[in-house]
Amino acid sequence: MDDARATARRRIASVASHVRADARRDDDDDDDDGRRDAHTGRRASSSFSSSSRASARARASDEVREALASNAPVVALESTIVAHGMPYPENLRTALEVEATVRAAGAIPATCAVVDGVPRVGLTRDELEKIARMGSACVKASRRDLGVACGGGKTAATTVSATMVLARAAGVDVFVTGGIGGVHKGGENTMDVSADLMELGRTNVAVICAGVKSILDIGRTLEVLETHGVTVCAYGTDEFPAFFTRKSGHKAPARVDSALEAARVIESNARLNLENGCVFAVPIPSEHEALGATIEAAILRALRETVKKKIIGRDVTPYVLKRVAELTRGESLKANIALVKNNAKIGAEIAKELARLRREGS
Ligand code: PSU
Ligand code: MN
Repeated sequence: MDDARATARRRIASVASHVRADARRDDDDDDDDGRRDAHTGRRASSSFSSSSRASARARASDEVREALASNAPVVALESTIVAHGMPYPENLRTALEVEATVRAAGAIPATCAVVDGVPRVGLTRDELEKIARMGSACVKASRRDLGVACGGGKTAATTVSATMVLARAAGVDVFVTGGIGGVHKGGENTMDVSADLMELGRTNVAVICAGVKSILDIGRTLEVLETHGVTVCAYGTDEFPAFFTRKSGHKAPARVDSALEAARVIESNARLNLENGCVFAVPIPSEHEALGATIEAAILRALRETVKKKIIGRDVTPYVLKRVAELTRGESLKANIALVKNNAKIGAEIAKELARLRREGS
């Protein structure tokens, strides 16, 4: 007993000395590179510091920071869809086209990722290219993985959940992607439920997507979203869309018919100080839905393969996406690209309406 107590005391003393050493290092950092704001004496938010403590803060690009400061519309974009969702070079081309679509619609794009340990909101073209080329050599980071990626100086692509965390930290309210994660088929037994759903319950960012893929259990996904208090609206339709197809067989809990209506929902949640996020599910444009049934069949086959090959956890979604693209000879990829661009246009319009509502205070 005494021995155990002595060991515990030694451990506490050793931890305390580490903490003191860290505090000294932090002080040194301030002396070294703590460019401070002349007026407030605080470390200037735009200063880049190489210290791990400072670099763990979300860092917005100058363009994004300036847009936010002047209440201009900004649209966050994720990077897992680039690194793990599509092959190179289509992934880079799509990422650049999606950013251009957001700009053409009058908003500033802010692609999110962790680059060499720094959480970033708004990437340069070179950084986007690095992530696109690295592909699955990037860490696929959900909220869970952010600290490990930043602390370890890694380059990580962010999923919907991690992108929401970074967007919120930077003050970005609207985020566009292809599809969100959900409850996997059989999730009631495996507990494989995407962290995206819990993030949507705790982080106030509006996610514009094409619904959830039928590789997931759509009914249970909607149930979990309700449990977590997530606002879910289908856009211009009554039915919750299923990514490659406009219909899922599940009615959406609510419907909006314009960017202004969506912005009003977002603003109302904000005024109520609700912490949860929103999902605006935009159906794939009809002209790109033609191969919906073929793609569905490929999805079922790919899912059976994951069971046979014992692919689990965060590797399931990237595997299925890759196999479905192969099995449909690239047709699923084409549809995927078309729907993301459509979402980008609508997301930018929602961000614009939201900025206008806030300017007018109405
Ligand atoms: N659905 C897609 N394409 C994707 C993803 C989902 O159609 O690229 C990505 C998103 O980044 C999403 C993540 O947040 O997969 C969910 O992964 P998981 O199922 O491991 O939670
Ligand atoms: Mn999972």
